[in-house]
Amino acid sequence: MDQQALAAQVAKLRSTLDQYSYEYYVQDNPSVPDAEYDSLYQQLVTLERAHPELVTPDSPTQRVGAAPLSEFVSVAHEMPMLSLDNAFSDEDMQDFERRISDRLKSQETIEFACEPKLDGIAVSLLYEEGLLVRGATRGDGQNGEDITLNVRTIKSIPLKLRGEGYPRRLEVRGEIYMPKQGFEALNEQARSSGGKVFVNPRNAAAGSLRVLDSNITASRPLELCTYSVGVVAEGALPNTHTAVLEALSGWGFRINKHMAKARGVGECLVYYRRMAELRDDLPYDIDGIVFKVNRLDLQQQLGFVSRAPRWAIAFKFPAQEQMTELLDVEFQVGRTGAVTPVARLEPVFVGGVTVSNATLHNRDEIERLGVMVGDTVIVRRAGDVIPQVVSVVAGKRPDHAVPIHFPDTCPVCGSPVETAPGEAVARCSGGLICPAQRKESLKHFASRKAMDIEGLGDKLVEVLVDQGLIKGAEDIYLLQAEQVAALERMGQKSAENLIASIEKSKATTLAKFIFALGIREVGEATARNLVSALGTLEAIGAADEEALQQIPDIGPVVAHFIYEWFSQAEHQQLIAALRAAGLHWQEQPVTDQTALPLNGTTYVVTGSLEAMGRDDAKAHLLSLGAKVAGSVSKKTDCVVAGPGAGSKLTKAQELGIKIIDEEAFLSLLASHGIVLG
Ligand code: 5U1
Repeated sequence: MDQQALAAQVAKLRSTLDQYSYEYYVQDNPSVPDAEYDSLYQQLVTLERAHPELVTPDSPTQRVGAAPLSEFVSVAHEMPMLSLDNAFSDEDMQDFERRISDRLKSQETIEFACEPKLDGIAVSLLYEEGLLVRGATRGDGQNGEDITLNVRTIKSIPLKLRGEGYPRRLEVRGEIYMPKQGFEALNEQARSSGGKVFVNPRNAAAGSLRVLDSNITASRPLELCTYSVGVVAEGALPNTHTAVLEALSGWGFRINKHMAKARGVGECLVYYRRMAELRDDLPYDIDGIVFKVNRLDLQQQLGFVSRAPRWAIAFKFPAQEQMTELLDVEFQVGRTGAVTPVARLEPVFVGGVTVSNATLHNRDEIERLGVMVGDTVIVRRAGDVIPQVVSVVAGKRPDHAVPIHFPDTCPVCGSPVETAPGEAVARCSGGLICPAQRKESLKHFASRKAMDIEGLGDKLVEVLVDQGLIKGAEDIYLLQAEQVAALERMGQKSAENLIASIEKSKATTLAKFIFALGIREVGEATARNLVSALGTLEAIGAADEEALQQIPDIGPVVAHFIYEWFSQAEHQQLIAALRAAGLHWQEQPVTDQTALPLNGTTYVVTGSLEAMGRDDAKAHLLSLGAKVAGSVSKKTDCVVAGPGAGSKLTKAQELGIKIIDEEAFLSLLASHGIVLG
């Protein structure tokens, strides 16, 4: 091939890769499988290796690979990077609007641009002739640090602007953040490998960006969300903030998809409350909403006070981190024997609720934090994640602080506590002789999604075990009404009701039964997959690890747990006893998942349905091969929304996802032969 044809081929590969990367990282809407991208990328690498003269700085291959720096170079911002004033109440927002109207000497309703305030690191990105030439941190607003090599590794930051019409020099500003999922995965990995655990996604983003080795940045799940511009030279931008952001979006930047316009502070407050409801479901942390006067000429007239503009404000959400005192640490023993240190805290209002307990994860975490009873600690509660102690306030340790000793023996049964090689979790080795493990296993066995024994809640399980009335699950089916009625606060009627629901639970499904057995790492979905693939309990019990690994979502670790569980004589005895007690289910034919009509689709069920409970709705969908997710994302295909649907419905509307009501859902089921009568 001649040089010209080669150059054309390289250019074509680059523009195709840029397009795919834009669809994947900026639009969240990939048009080709990852393997296709990887294959084209490899072709480009091969061509560039053979012809280094064809390598350009904006090539997708040039994002990584730079040698570590010895220090950061300081960068003076041509235009200072501002900070924002905060509002904490509706009154603060009304004052903000009043100040603006007074200053503009106008009573006209003001249009505001509204955007979530992402909790990340502010950066400046300078483009010349459409090429990224410099990335810098905000620093003190006047001077930051040059982090060009690091920002180049972030895939949602274009190395070259798309389209045309951009100014010759354009400084784009925004927030680099770490999505919640990436943060949890990074910390999970760090906890098990002894690596650096970050306090929150913001610290993780900062720690990933301000490193001298850009290869570290490249390995971290960072993203950019753009929210303003700085220097603009030799070219013009539109005259409202929202139109500027839309122009940036056209040039290849990710802007926040929840950006909206609001007329007057009344609409701003409606937006704020709507976003507060969505907050926990968003894939990234936000700490408030930024409201900006949308017209740039009005922004200009309003100007600044010290380092904050008069035309913008951040209305903050309740903090997700607070300080409080660690009063004590208790060690809880779970169903699988895992010994978890639980912090008892001076109650504190954090993330919208009062928190008095938080997890300390495991022994390593206590050591890592260097925490002592009596310390002042920082507690974090973000969304549905259980509250955690994330750090100790070093200067506040009292003289009476007491070190925490992780127990060598189970605090409940006294059996040795053991830690398997390569695992961070310490476990009580007592198995089912440990009353704590037994209680937790029985609670799980009786729970709604397992054997669904109505009336056999956690408290009653504790009492029944403490009174010696039940030891194992099979004993539940031997209980007599008189024994139950004799317990404190249990009348004859409730005892009879309990016995009736125990009886009722005997008719179950194999998937629920497998789930109820409490095999490590076998949740509802894995139990269902086992049943779909193998059909009978006998086949599941007889499958070897290799056969188990052929089943969706079952890897070597889970396959080992399942195989081990069924290999133990006491577990075979338990199954035999339960079947002898009358537990039964309908045998299902083995299903080819891929042949099911809704295979490959993801549904979310929200709100209340009249004809059935949400769990039944989910079970029907699963039986048709759909996946049922707990939250709405861009991967959701359809949301079934009944009355009372809240933030999931809002999110589906915003993402443009198909929404059906109960009537349409019933027709869908009927069209696949499921008719409820
Ligand atoms: N969404 C958003 N975050 N944020 C942070 N907009 C926004 N604007 C900011 C800051 C510091 O400053 C403006 C003054 C441009």
